[in-house]
Amino acid sequence: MPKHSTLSTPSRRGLLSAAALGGMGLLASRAHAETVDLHVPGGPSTRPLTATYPEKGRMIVQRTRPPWLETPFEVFDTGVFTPNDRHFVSWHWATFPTHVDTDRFTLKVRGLVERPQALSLQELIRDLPRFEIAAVSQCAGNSRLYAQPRVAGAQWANGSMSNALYTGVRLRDVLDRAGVKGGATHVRFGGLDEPLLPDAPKFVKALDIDHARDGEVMLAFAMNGAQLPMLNGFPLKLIVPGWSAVYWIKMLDDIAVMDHPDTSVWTTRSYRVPDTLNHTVEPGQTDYSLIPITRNLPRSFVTNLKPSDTIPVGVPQPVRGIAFGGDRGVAAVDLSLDGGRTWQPTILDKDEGTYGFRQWQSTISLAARGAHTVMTRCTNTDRLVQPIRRVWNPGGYMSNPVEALDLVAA
Ligand SMILES: Nc1nc2c(c(=O)[nH]1)N[C@H]1C(S)=C(S)[C@@H](COP(=O)(O)O)O[C@H]1N2
Ligand SMILES: [Mo]
Repeated sequence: MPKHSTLSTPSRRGLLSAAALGGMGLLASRAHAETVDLHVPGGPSTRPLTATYPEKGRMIVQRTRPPWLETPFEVFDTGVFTPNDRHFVSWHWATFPTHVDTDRFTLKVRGLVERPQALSLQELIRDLPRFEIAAVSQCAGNSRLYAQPRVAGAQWANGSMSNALYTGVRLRDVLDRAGVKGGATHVRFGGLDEPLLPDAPKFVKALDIDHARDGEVMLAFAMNGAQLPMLNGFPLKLIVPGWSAVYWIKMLDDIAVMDHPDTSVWTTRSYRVPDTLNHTVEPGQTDYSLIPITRNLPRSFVTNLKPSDTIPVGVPQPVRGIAFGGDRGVAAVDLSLDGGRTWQPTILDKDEGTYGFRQWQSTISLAARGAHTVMTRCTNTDRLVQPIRRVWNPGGYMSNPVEALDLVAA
């Protein structure tokens, strides 16, 4: 069990109440009866589902230690905001705390600052202006399961992503309270989770100072109007709108202002992609350099139909789904029924914010009996378009192909 498994009586104070997780290992090891089909070419295609994790609804179990829980795809059809209890879960180390004492918790701001801080949650909530933003959190390895050839790492289907409305304070205001000194170039973030082995690297990520101070990067103490689930980073999570979830440090308690880039393995060795078009390379290729993963890329999905669904021939069929633009808004979502030769526009629903999911809808009519493929393509407001070909790189990162959904008309 994790190092911090001692459970004390949760206290209630202000907006946040202490949260505790108990018996997770025990719960997770129960037999999984229900399964889900992730439509993996060549299989194995099914994964267990579980509803036994604290504060979590029915989730796909990718791994139990650390917990890697994926959102079942049908959840994305229910609205633009992913319910907190269905938000995916990913940790690097299994030793994250299962209890946080909110009366004792402090957020440290240190390094190149005039006034080092140890902010309590009460001070943070009381003293700093409130800020809200909708944003998609997506693991850099989302959709890795569909890489061909397959690659190592968490075998996520398309459900290691989630959209939420975050409430908290701007990172800029926190940094201003500490007073950033001249010469500061980067800000590094760490959480309460520590590796089990002393020589294993603690999980940290950093942003450059201008990004950290852009007024959108924030510290969230609530998502979708409720406190963060423990597994999603209670009591504070760094939100980096438009950027990969790897930067969204959970259980954030340490902010270090530095005069140099981060030198941790999480930046220098892992979470890197080929510096090539769409970050794609051929399997076995070696003549390329690597750059850190940063922004999200545009994506779009059908949510009301699944592979192999049968629809009546010649009858107009409503098709709807979600899209996001990555680090820009959604400009258009188009459908193709002829393998990408021609595209038809869809209607975009309400804009809930640049970095969030956008729902879209359309109608298709399949005139001939038999197999059909519906392709979805998002273009963001920077005119960046999803590639037709699935990105392949050894890390299985930043996959954002035009999705092809196979249907049957009968
Ligand atoms: N403290 C901490 N924050 C973290 C991580 C972690 O291991 N520890 N993993 C990162 C990665 S790679 C992902 S995909 C997201 C997952 O966030 P979630 O579990 O809330 O969905 O958290 C990010 N923040
Ligand atoms: Mo991730």
